[in-house]
Amino acid sequence: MGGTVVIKWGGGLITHKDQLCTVNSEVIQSLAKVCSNSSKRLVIVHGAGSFGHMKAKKFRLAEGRIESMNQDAAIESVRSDMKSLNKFVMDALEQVGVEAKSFPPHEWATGTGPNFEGELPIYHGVTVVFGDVVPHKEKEFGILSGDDLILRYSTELEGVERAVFAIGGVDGILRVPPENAGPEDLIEEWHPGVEFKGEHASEIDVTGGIGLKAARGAEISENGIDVILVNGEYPNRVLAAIEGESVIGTRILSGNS
Ligand code: IP8
Repeated sequence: MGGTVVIKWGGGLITHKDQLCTVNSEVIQSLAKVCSNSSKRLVIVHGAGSFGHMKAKKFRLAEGRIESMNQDAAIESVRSDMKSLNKFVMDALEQVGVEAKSFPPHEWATGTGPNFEGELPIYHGVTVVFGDVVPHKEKEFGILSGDDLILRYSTELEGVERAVFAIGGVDGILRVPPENAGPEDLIEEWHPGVEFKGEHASEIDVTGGIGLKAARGAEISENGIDVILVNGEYPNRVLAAIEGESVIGTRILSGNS
């Protein structure tokens, strides 16, 4: 077996983002198949999409406890929705014979952002974690994004070769908003000095959209680890990205390159 690759399955890729709690089963199955064909040891981090962001937004869960609101049922409901989404992922992996174990972050992580606390769980097969509602020392609870999990796994685990962000709807980071973009607008190599007009559906998303992925990607890359963002709707691109072959997408370089 080769080295370790940490891959994020974006929430917008594996769910239909605008319809509450609906999975994109086709994409989940194709990503599971890709993982079964990979020669690498994998850590999979998946996002929330319509299983997390809508209710979290409505009940302002990213802000922590707000005394005037009744948020308790929403916390439980988002955690349970995320477990359901995770079950789709785990079932798809099992169906293609991938031995995987999932570790819900609210059971082991405290705090949000890149400096959350908690020992990163790891399994001898494929490790699976996901964005979640986690306990928080000051705010009581908050939203831990999968983008912060991929940063920490990529930089703290021994022997990580590469971090891959598989996203939905776009081929990588684009110079212009996706609706106006042609193939020439794909930024093949991005570093924090390069401006782009990233889409962030802040009316839906409680975490950071493509901007957060780019920022966390650059931090991973500062640690000497290759980072690539690819369109996860193309299984051959995802596999090539995992294996380190050249592929259509955006390579993320550190601010120092
Ligand atoms: O989609 C967000 O995780 P992300 C988690 O990886 C929730 O940013 C519960 C909204």
